[in-house]
Amino acid sequence: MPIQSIITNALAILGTATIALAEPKPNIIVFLVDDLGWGDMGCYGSTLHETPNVDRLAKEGVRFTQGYAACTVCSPSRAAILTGQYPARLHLTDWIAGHNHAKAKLKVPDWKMHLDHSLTTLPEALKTRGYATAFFGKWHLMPNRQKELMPEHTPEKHGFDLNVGGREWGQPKGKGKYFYPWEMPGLEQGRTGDFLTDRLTTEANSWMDTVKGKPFLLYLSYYAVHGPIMTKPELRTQYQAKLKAGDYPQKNADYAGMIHSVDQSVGRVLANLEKHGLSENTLVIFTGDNGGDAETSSGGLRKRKGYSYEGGIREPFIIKWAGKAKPGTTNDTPVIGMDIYPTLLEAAGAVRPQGQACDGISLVSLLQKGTPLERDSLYWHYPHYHRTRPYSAIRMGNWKLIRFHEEGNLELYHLNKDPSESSDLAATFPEKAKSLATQLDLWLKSVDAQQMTPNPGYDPNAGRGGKKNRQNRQKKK
Ligand SMILES: [Ca+2]
Repeated sequence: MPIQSIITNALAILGTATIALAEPKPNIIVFLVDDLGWGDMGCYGSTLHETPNVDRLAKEGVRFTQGYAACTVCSPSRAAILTGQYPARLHLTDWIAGHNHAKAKLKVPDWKMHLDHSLTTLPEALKTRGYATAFFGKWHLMPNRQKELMPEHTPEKHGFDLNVGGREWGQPKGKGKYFYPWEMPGLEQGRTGDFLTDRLTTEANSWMDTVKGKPFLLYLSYYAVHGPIMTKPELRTQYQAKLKAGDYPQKNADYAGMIHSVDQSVGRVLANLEKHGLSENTLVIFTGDNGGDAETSSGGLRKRKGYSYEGGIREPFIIKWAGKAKPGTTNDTPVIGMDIYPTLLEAAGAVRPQGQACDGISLVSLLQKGTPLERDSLYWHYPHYHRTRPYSAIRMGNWKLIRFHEEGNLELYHLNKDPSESSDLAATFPEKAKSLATQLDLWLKSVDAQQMTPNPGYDPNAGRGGKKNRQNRQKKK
């Protein structure tokens, strides 16, 4: 190689390295709330729930109005955030350990109950840039029926330096549930009356205090506001009084108290960040893993967790990034959990793992410059029985098509004109339904989505998906 080329190459390499080193690596905080309804926070329209800290975060950042979870239940959405991949591609499509509907019409495919170690997760990718990483709260990404696999799939085995609280559980269990005592890693010690959300926050702040000279990823994955619905006595009293004095769409003081505690937690973490002088160089994300449950407010969207409709998948989605994302703005671009992975990697200057598919799109240019995303559609694949029957769905522009797999029937909605999905337009616009269905099929194939097959054990009169059950559900509607 001629000497000039060697020097040029060396300079190019050095130049890249210099640029990379000169870029300040932002600290990253992910607040992931469990079963959070789209309308549960003040900045998303709740009048009962008092959420000044999250509302302030929205004022200082970008509030997305059409943020989505990758799935209508917990584990797949969590896996999507940590890998940037669709649950359908991961073959991790239901909550762990899921339902066994042995007599349903369709056979549920064997699906994964853990993350593959071959995948570079979000914390693993950030560690290549020198990040300290810690996980607090609900993990729910390890098998709970194959005990021998459990130690292989803890947060520490997927890139987190520290795990406080994460285990196979999808909700707090045991004697005190949300109150001490807890049978969770790192939370063995405590005092009677301690509330889990508060304690996780204390642990997260203590860890932040110890990180010196390194950028960090603080992943605060609340057990709240998943059931059991429990709150501190003083918050129950406060919201009972508020409910007595006024008329609100939400009616549950305990649930309101849980939301209130999450908001206080966000406030405490951000105050600690401020104390350390790190507010300016920290990217903060606040979102949820699936729609709210029984006591939620879906903000007028149809249905809730476990359903194919918007109430099952649309989430509060806020990003604050001082000096980068324009404060106090709202953005109607559809975004989804998988986008978090490439966004955070780009923000940190981390290289995407070679050969690893990424279904998310980085939101950095959208946040910084308003550059539209180069994406025309989002997809969901849920080959399982829950409150819904098994389905796949596509959103393209304002159109959303749902295919229910038992009968292959289609439902078509226009989300702009009909955000509550009250009017099925599949028969009115058959060509539109057909073209979206074709697009959906192409995508299912492209990600090697697991298909459902006829169930040899099908009993029309028994079990979820059976005729009798369907009739009962119809009656309840
Ligand atoms: Ca959940």
